[in-house]
Amino acid sequence: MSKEVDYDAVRKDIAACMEQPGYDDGSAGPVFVRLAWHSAGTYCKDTKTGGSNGAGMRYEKEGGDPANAGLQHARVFLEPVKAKHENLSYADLWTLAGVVAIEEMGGPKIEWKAGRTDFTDDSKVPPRGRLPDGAQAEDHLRAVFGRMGFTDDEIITLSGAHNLGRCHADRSGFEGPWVMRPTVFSNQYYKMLKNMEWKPKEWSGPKQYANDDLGQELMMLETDLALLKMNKDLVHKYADDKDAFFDDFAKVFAKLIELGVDRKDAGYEAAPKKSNDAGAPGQEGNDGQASIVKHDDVKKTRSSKL
Ligand code: FMI
Repeated sequence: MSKEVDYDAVRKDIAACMEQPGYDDGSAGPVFVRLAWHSAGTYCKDTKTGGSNGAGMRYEKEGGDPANAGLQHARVFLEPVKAKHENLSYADLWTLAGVVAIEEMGGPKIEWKAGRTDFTDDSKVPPRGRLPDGAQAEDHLRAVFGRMGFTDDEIITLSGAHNLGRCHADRSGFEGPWVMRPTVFSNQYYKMLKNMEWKPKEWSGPKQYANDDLGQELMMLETDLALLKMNKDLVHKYADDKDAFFDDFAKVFAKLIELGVDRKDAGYEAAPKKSNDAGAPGQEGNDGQASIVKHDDVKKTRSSKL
């Protein structure tokens, strides 16, 4: 039962497993944030399918989606936390990991509520192809984030998470970090968009933009530069006002990780419990390792495109 989960202890355990010497920039924080986002970003507001409930990435259907390549690292890093907290659902763990990671890396506090359940099979896993493609531009972003229920300005706010982490040639095909300190949450990303000139990178990989004025090559995707076309004033405002960005980001990220969560349906609130579907949070489908998508499975379905 959810009530038996000590979420403060879960938060501490997530924070403790963020440090991963030898992995990327030494931190699993950025990939935890991406895991939380991709778990929620399949949501469709019209059909009310997808979203952060269910932890569908445990199944090949979603976990093996090339758009999710690399997220198996985050899921594996979080396994010890799941093992320690028996009644914690994966869906709650993955979203909370994103929230804790952002806070631990110096970002804002984000409201998070428990109550997600895990699917017991892949029948409710949404179809592939619902996550955005970094090689496309603003119309694509509008279509995909609009389906989730986000406005242009909210897309700009959410994209500030690219202040964290990096692209990996063996995951998305793109390569490199957006900012100089990719394990510190700040508004640097917007400063880069506002102040620096971005030229197409000369390489054989997919189209991305580069700038090495700061002595290290940094990158932008087509979709990052598209934000300037969507609302340049907001990009500039965030570049100049970190607090405004942090406040807005906390709200929009909280909205993101709530997508697809129906606590009444899950028997979490006063609604009567269903016998054949979701019981109390964390009670269904917690079969752990057995259903985790293995690295090799992901490699098999990986493509160089996102
Ligand atoms: Fe981003 N992302 N992202 N991202 N993301 C990453 C890494 C990454 C796209 C593309 C993209 C959001 C939105 C969008 C986040 C957070 C968020 C990568 C590199 C790509 C290509 C993946 C890799 O490992 O190669 C877009 C443009 C298309 C899907 C897009 O709309 C949102 C909304 C968020 C959270 C709010 C983070 C933290 C990372 C770094 C991951 C890491 O492993 O370092």
